[in-house]
Amino acid sequence: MAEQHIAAELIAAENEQLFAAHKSDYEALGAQLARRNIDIDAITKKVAQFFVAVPSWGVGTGGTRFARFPGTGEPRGIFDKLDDCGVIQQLTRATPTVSLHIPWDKADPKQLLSHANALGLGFDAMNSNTFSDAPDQPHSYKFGSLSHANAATRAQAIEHNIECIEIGTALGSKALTVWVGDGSNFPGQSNFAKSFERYLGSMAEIYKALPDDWRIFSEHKMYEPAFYSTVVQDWGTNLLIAQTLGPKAFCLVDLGHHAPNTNIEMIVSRLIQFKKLGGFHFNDSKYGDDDLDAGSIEPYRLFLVFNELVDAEDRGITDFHPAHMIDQSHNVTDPIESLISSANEIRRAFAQALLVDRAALSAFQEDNDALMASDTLKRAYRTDVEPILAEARRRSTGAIDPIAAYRKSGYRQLISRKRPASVAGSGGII
Ligand SMILES: [Mn+2]
Repeated sequence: MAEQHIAAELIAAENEQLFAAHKSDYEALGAQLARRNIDIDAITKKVAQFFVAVPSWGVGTGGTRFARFPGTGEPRGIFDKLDDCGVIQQLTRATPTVSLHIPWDKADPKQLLSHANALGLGFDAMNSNTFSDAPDQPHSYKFGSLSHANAATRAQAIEHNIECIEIGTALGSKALTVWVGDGSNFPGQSNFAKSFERYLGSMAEIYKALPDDWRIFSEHKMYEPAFYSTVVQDWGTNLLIAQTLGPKAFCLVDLGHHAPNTNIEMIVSRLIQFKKLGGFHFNDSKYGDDDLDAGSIEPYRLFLVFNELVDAEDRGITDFHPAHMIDQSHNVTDPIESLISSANEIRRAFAQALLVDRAALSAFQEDNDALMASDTLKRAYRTDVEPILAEARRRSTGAIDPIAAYRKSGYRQLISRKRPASVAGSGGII
């Protein structure tokens, strides 16, 4: 039986030491926000209710196509992964759900449920895998999966996705995320129209297997593993998929899956407007699909994405429940620390977006006052909301300083003794 891995007493003792300074910072920020007619406690409550799912594959050390350098105490399987996810949730109270990847995380659903429940965890969207070959599968995905020219290969990929829905149903999940690596490396290698027709036909079969209360998310990605063309390459194609499939189909936006300089926040706005935004894979990038930690490279962009989400809520958009998930690779850090940090950065962007004076912004937009409109956003973004994030964690029995508490706990050293050193394996990044 799993159990909470960080002693509640340790978190409480760490918080006790930091409390006086934290209280002073929180009150100072509260006074500052009160002058802007913002109730800090209302913001803290909203932040404490904002959650992001941790990807099961994120707690193992990632790698590149060149090499993988495993850390110590690497998870040996899904139950170890859930333990690590439980630690992240215990310290941040921002990550109560885990997103599973099949077949990597395949196990008896009853055991998965009881292990997760004991850790206070639930399950978020399921992820299928038809971008690599599972051992013993009859048909290879080397030349595609859902869009493959061979009907038997497509049928195998469809069947796998339906199995993911079945496993997810047993776990209480309510969504399936589909990302395929299908595409081509040479002009002329595949017929764009025929490939996309076959993809849509396959997705329609998967769609039919969705329970009534499920959603399906299609995830676009510009390139890689295919380097000339990709079947689901951008948000335009993604929107066509969601609109073609029906009301349970939505677009998933992975922040790293766009051409450099793409205005991602504007894509988010468009998808919201046409009620097809399914959710996010948060991460950050500098050059391509780098899968760096959320908020580590372009925190302002992350804020602008959240600005669109808060704006939509402010405008009373209905039936709007985007799924928030992290999808990144940790090559040089302790994955648990990176995920703690990323969950905080995502909440930070949300908190900053909540501070935008929307009435003022709207007035500046109406008056074509570009400078003051921009400054209104910047004013919210410049606000150091760390005391709000810390207070949201503290009130939920999380840690005021989660990384410090994690290091103090010695969890990594403890599991390093229990889990044998791992060898290079799949990075598992989508
Ligand atoms: Mn992704």
